[in-house]
Amino acid sequence: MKVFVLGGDGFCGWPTSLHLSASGYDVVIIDNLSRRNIDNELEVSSLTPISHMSERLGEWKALTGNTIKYHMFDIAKHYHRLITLILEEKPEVIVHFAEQRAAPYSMKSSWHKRYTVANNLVGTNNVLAAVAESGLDVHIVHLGTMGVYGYGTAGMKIPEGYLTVQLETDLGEMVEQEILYPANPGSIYHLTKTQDQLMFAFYNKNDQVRVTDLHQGIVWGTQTEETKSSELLINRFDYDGDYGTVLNRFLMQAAIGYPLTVHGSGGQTRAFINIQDTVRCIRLAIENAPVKGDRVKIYNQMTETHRIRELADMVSGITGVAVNFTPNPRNEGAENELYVANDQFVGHGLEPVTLEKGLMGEVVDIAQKYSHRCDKRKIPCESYWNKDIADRESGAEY
Ligand code: NAD
Ligand code: USQ
Repeated sequence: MKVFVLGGDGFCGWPTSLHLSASGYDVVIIDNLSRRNIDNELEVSSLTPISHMSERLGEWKALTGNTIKYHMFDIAKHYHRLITLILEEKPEVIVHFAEQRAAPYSMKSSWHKRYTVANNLVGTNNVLAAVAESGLDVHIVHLGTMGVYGYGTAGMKIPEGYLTVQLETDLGEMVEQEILYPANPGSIYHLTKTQDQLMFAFYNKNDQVRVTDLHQGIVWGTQTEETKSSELLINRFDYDGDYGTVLNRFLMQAAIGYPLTVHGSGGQTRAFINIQDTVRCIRLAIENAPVKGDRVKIYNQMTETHRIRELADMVSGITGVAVNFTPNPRNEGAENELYVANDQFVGHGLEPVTLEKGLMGEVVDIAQKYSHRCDKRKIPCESYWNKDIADRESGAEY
């Protein structure tokens, strides 16, 4: 089965491409390398030494005999190339990772807000319009985020995408309706993901495009079975204040003895998933595709929830590193509860890799092994959510 992986050079896209190729899929990667260029802009590098795309693909071919084709272009800007490639290659599945995915980067300035919106929304619309125009029955598997829901509920589990509500008609009768769970984005990046959802619903209704939208939690870990097989295949590890996600940052900070940067009280509860489960979930989503006419299939792609300060305590307990409560650069709730339904992936046989299963060791090994590549100046989070927070940080009087 032929699969396009849009964003196949990224943190989730690269290991997914290898996992699908190892599982017998014919993989074609499309990526404009914008993520590598953003590293240049921010003057930071992945903690792990990632190889050039031709080296990655050459090594994979040498190890497995499998060819992964690669096309470098921008899906938000080059619609003609996208539709032409779809018509030539006739993929059965398109996995769509190709978006700007860091909340802090999306909040850095007006330029970064506008870039994130233009890149993510135009890109997603281009993919949907191209599939509709092609007339091919392509299944789109999109990486969305748990952040579309906000991070709290009214005392119920967050359902997988849809909410059944009861409404009173003008005649006083009660009717039931199923709606998308109310969107509550916490950053410009998360805002683009809430708007992606409406585009999927529209093209699904209007053009019967088959879509699976994966509302993924924060991904932790680095390596998968396939990326481990050679250093030339190593996955990226972001630790900087914009792209580093919380648990991987804590592991890297512990490796170099840098006090763990907990924002605010650390009472924020978030959903997590290991990178090895990410790649398995994508394969499960492909293998359990919706049929034509089905509504958009939404999964909560997460396996456990934790408070940030609990994670810090856990990492501190293992390594002895200090915990540093810092003023929160974000505009977010100080404390929240989070209960999430994830029955569908568990029903498809997913056996999650949990933090307790000792896999933190693997990440600590990676973080320690490459700790000499860390630039400590890049650790602080210096993207402030609004002017009041920025003024507070600069010590300005107002
Ligand atoms: P990433 O930035 O490492 O990878 C994204 C890839 O897409 C990059 O290689 C980038 O060069 C490419 N890209 C971006 N815009 C493009 C465009 N217009 N045209 C072509 N290529 C483009 O991000 P990631 O961590 O791999 O995340 C992948 C997806 O998963 C994102 O959509 C993100 O929102 C979602 N997600 C990630 C996490 C996480 O913790 N990393 C959690 C939940 C959801
Ligand atoms: N945080 C800290 N200290 C740090 C870094 C972060 O306390 O050093 C806190 C943040 O303030 C926030 C929480 O940890 O409360 C999570 O931050 P994060 O950067 O790990 O994750 P987030 O910004 O939510 O974004 C990441 C991915 C994004 C994905 C999202 C899933 O970058 O692509 O969509 O996780 S979710 O969080 O479920 O919305």
